[in-house]
Amino acid sequence: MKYQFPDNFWWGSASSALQTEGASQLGGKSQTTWDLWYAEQPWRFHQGIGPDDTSTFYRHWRDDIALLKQLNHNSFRTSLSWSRLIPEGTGAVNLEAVTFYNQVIDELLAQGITPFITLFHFDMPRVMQEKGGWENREVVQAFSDYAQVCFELFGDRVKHWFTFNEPIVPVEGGYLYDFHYPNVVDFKRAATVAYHTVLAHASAVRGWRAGQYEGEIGIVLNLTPSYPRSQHPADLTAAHHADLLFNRSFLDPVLRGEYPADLVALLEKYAQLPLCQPEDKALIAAGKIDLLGINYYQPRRVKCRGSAVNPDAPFMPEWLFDHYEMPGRKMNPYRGWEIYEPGIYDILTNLRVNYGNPRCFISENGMGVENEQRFIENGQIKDDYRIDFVAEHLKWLHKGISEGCNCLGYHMWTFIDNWSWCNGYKNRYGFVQLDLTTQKRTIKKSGEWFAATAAHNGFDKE
Ligand code: BGP
Repeated sequence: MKYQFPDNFWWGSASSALQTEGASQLGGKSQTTWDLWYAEQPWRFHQGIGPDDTSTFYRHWRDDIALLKQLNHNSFRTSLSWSRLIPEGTGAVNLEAVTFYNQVIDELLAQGITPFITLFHFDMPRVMQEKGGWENREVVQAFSDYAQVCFELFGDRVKHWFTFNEPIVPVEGGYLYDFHYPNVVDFKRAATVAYHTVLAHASAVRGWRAGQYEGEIGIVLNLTPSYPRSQHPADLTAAHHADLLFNRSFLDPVLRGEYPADLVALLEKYAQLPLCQPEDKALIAAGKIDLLGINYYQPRRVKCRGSAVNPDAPFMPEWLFDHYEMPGRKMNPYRGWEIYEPGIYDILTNLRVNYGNPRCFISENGMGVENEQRFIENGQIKDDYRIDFVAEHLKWLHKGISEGCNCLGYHMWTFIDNWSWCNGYKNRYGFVQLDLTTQKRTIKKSGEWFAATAAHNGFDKE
């Protein structure tokens, strides 16, 4: 094989509870903020499709795991639903949920697929949001207790834990840019949410270590390398600020056990620092991880601001930079995201050079495409564009590994076309096509390519 990967490389894909399980009001599950928001503002959701019956994994888990096996996955990440497992957010555990997750974990293991489990993937229980969500330290404690319950129930079989998936996204969506509930625009509250999420993460890690469970614990971050328009000092500063806010606000605490001093100084300068308690420092230091999941979709290109800010407008990250559209950039027009394959290599190199080369893997990478039915030939979606997308990213990943990066695997977003937050089923990401009417699953051409790549632990594509 031209591109051969190290032995035991993790080949698989990722999904999340809320995006796949469905049965959002069944099996003893309580509501999340998504159920609440959908009830209040259904027009926010593409074609009015909400989170109530997403992709039916709750019913079809056994068949779906058989499909994972067919795709030659040796590992698979999904999340547990806090509101399914502990409907009141704290206290009593829902036994039906325990049975469900036990069955899923046992079946994955029986099929030779290592379960990677995330504890929180954007799905705040409604009862917890009613207490203020991540703005309230009581919720931090409740999350830590929930994590402990999960470790106790499933830690004998789950050896790869992730506290959060993309924790910056609920901060951006819910408290800055109006694409998640509770649709607040307030930087200081956003900073508080981010800070408390780091505390919740660290508290779960501390609990896991105290329990002396076998395996490893980490977090999944969406790292978006910040590229300056030019090498002009003003553009470099803009890129540095974007990097501090969107990447290092989580990366540094989880890998170095502390915040970057210049991020703290920056927030202080604009009077946006969250309230800290003296004991937080030691807790954050205890939150250092064993394994980093990296979600990579797109770079962030920035330049220095071209105009003065409106001093009456709410403080926003964009006070510190402007977005930059690089001429000739390659786009995924359906999602509006730039495709820049070398970004994956730059992330890994940064981790190797500046963060002590941590154990890591690509935990999500993917391409959402609209109306894929137009590519059907002989009953199968011939998604060659997705094969190219994956192969081109894997080539850069391979180069990173050949230079010593400690990257242990590649997981695709996602396995079966699934429900996507506000975009519903508009953009399809799966290796497997989902027919929404019949729920029939059909493997796409990319699924076959990936299965062969996993089987050979590499590929030959030019
Ligand atoms: C990641 C999330 C996933 C998934 C994916 C695709 O940020 O972890 O949950 O949704 O992005 O993005 P989208 O669904 O918004 O197109």
